[in-house]
Amino acid sequence: MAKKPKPPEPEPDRNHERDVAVLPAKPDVTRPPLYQVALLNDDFTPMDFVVEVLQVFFAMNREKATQVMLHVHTRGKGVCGVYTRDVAESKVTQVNDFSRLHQHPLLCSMEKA
Ligand code: TYC
Repeated sequence: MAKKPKPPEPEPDRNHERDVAVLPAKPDVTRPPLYQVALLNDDFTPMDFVVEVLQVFFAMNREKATQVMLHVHTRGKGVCGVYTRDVAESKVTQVNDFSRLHQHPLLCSMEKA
């Protein structure tokens, strides 16, 4: 019986330049920038109102809120919390709207932490 011709051997792979190195992608785990939300002192807003704001919008108990209010009253400015940008913007808007609604000049602002 006639021998079947062998199929040609595959070429040895010498062309390594065309190889694609596939490395597992590093997960994108960078942290978002954080912003400090602060209250500013003024001469007119009642202390009780500031304490209420700190309790309602920054989830502080009465003791902590009183401490922070007194810090702002004596030092001129005080941090109420640190948040991502969207949350910080929302706190600032809510506090300033609430203060205006009650006709107090209390100012809340944010800056990059
Ligand atoms: N200085 C105000 C007063 O004497 C009290 C006050 C505290 C106002 C903190 C604003 O962010 C503030 N009535």
